[in-house]
Amino acid sequence: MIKIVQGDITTLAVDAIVNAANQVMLGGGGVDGAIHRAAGPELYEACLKVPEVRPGVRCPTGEARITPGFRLPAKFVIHTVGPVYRDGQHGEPEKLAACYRNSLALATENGCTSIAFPCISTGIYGYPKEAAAQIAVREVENFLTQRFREAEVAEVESGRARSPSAPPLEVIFCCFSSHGATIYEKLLS
Ligand code: AR6
Repeated sequence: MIKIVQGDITTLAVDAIVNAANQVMLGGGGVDGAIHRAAGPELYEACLKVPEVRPGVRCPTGEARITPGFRLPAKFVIHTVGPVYRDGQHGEPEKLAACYRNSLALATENGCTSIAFPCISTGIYGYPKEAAAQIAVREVENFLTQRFREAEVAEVESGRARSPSAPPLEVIFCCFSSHGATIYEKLLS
């Protein structure tokens, strides 16, 4: 199931909210700053413990890492790093798509049944909102379709009504602005 919510992602009582982080993963501006403020200093401490894959990089662009949500209503924060937009010809669409795929995979691996995404890369990183939303919707729809098919196969194979390994997943696109929400409404209508 896909929903659009306009507002502040830090207020959502979902299993996981996604953070549009940077590679160092120790906070920043935009939604990252808002999430760190709302989660409290424990989130910074948890991020510090995420191992660096190389100096100054805890989460390479396109990948995702998970921490608890601490003082947030959300159980988990999934930190992902979107691409900095140049001209769309430097692998930005593929990297942005990977953010959505890897965040969704991490959420389901951790038993989440609801996840909320901000509009990754469309603030400080400058990705055009419409193009980014198209990628977000495509990746989420593909993921949910794939998951549904896998559940159907498991159902047939096990003879049960629903595979316990694949509970339904609710995906929320959380748009800070009404303009952002309108873009998603058009794409999903
Ligand atoms: N809830 C939901 N969406 C929000 C919120 C909020 N509280 N605050 C901002 N947005 P940005 P990026 C929207 O800049 O472009 C940080 O410094 C915002 O309107 O947060 O991926 C990181 O540390 C926009 O649509 O993330 C990185 O260095 C969207 O969230 C860098 O910025 C993303 O904007 C990442 O840049």
